Amino acid sequence: MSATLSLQELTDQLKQLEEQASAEIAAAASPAALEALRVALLGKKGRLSGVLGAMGRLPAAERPLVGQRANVLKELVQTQLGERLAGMKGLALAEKLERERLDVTAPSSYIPVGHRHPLITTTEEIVDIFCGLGYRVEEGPEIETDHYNFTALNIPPHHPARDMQDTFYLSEHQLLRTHTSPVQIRHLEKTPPPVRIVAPGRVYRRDAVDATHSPVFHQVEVLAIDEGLDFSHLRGTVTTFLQAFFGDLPVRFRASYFPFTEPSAEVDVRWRGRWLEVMGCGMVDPAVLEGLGLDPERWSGFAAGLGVERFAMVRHGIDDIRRLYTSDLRFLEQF
Ligand code: 2NL
Repeated sequence: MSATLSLQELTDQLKQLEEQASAEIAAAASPAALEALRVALLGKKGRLSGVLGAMGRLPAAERPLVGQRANVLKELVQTQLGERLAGMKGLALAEKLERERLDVTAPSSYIPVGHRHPLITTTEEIVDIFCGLGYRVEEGPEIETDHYNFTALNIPPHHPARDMQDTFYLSEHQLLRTHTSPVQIRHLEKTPPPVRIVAPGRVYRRDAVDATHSPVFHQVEVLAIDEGLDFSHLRGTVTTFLQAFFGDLPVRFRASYFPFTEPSAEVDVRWRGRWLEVMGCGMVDPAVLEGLGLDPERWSGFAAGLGVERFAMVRHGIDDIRRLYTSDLRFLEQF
């Protein structure tokens, strides 16, 4: 055993340890550093144990006093370690909260997703049904000549049908098309039969606006030219189409008149207890075929035309055609 130790010396050592511990705890940079400090200060082989190990060299009567002081120091160090750790955690939490700050009053980043207009979806649905029957889509210009819009369709100058389908003229011979039939005439000029085409598009007529009329509207026309086509093919095609679109309801053909078809018919469907007229059709007039250089003794065909607005209105129960054009989202968002 080495020489005796005085109470004063041990007390000084404890005091020194206290000061060093305080400074080191204050300087610790992380919870891990604090834990390392705790082991170094208070652990079995720590610095407090080192000081207490020297207690055996004190007179026995003085030992309890040193033990008591050592305990006070131990508790002080534990408290300081705990406070420092709590401080670090609090700071880390504050930083995390700041970093992840959420402003619940900020305007949302909602991006409204639009959808197709009911006139477009209706057109696509109609065209799809005919594509399923073997028809190809054809499109053409909205500015036409009176030849393609009228003359080629058996409507010569001064024919009353020109009055009934009065339109907007850009010059003496240029006009806004009143139907998509010119698309089919143009197609027949470049393509020898057999042809089966469907022609959707925007058309124009000099009409006053009301709940069922608009000077700009949309049409789908279909045309089939082949050898041996007769009215039964027309009837079967139109009936199949209407039942595909509206469901399996009764379809009725009524004799009618168009300058470009003979015979001609209007077609009605039995919809919710009433007969509704939904389209017109007929066998292509031989004069139209002859005008295209096709021999009516060999080729025959049928054609049909419909207004897309009317189909959309019947399907969705829309009471006024103007709703389809005024872009009111409260209306459009229903589709
Ligand atoms: C209707 C009636 C119809 C046609 C359109 C047509 C086209 C050619 C030759 C003969 Cl290239 N006809 N199209 C025929 C009958 C009726 O439309 O109510 N449209 C809204």
